[in-house]
Amino acid sequence: MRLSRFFMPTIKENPSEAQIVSHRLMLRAGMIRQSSAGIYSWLPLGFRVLQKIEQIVRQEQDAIGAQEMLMPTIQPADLWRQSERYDAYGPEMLRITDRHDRDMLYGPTNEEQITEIFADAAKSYRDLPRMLYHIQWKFRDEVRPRFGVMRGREFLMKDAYSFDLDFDAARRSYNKQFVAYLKTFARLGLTAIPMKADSGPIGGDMSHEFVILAETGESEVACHRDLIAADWGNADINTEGDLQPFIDSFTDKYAATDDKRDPEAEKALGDDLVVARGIEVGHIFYFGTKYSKAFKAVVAGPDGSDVTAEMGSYGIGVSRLVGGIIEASHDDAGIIWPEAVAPFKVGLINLKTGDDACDKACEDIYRQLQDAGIEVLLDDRDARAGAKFADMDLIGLPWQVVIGPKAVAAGVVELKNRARGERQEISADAAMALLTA
Ligand code: 5CA
Repeated sequence: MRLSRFFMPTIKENPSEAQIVSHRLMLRAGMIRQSSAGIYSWLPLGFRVLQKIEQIVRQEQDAIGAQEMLMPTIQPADLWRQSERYDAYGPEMLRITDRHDRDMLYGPTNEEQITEIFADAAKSYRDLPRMLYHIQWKFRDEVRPRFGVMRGREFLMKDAYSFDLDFDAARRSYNKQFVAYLKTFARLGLTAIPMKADSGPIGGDMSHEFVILAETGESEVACHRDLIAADWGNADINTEGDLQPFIDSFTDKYAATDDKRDPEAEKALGDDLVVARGIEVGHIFYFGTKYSKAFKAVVAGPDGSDVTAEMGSYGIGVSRLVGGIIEASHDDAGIIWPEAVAPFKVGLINLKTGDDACDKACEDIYRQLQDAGIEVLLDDRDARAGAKFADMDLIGLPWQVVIGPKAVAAGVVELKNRARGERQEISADAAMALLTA
């Protein structure tokens, strides 16, 4: 992509409406624009990141046998009356009336919709287990939408739903999602800590929030030091095997948010206790038969008797993650994208657009990178070098290749690693070899 043609309206000054760094940087880098409170348009640069995150989430869901589908954003109110959540949901639900005066709503989540679909189709225990998910926009009319995409009103969520024959099978599904979450967040360059969360009407220990630590996090979290340093997401673990021991090794260690915190347990931890602020990027729940009862998701068991499906649901805040990753990875100059979600891998800066030698050197390496399948953004604008450097640091691509008259004369390029700040002058071939390695 050529920056001279790319729609990336960057902003020099800090926007006054943004209170936290990720919101500031997303606006400044031209990733998003606000439409109304808590509702955003995703401009090309931001959309590329959103899609990369979505793809990683998708791959890890597929890897545990969840199947992707797509449910609508608009749902009929009757669906929610059936589960008795229509009134209970309160003002956070955006209620809509269609031309025939039918009550509709913009879905804040999809338990009702998926259970109705499943109930209609499932007949026998052979139809179980079943795990389905979609990645779809949600609407919650939050009292205080803030921090940009971190607490939006319209936001993108991955929500998965599991249907099982009994509690043990439901726990296996829960455990698979638990491990898929650790892997997903690790691939996104994040250390997400599973924390005990409110399990709602069912009780038990099967509800976890996945939290990343950041100064601007909305909740106060406390946990054992080991959980922060742990690299569990990269553990080589077969999700077909018994996951319980692996999961217990986590949940045996203290970790809790807000009102789940336990002063006694924290005192006992002594120096091993870490208290910090955190961002909830995912939340998994087991809720038994709450919805399957309401929608009669009943199958014939192996002995012919009726069995009501055991369910769980599993959410990831896909759009929130864009802000969350920036909170976890930036410096004074701008964003520092982990390679897996970067909008482009390489930013190629032509320091003197219009100079034949510079133009040619840039075009050569631009073509070579593209031929090698590497996503590259070429700054071919007729602009000052300082402005080009500043924009490239702001948008945070993992690698920068800088080409100016001096370098061309010397037969080298400057290769800079955005995260480490290291620069080296090497031949274009050597740079290509490093970038394609
Ligand atoms: N039905 C369940 C699981 S599918 C559910 O809705 N869970 S949730 O309410 O915890 O949401 C799942 C994830 O969506 C959260 O962990 C959070 O990362 C994200 N999320 C929730 N509300 C917002 C919001 N207002 N803005 C951005 N992301 C949000």
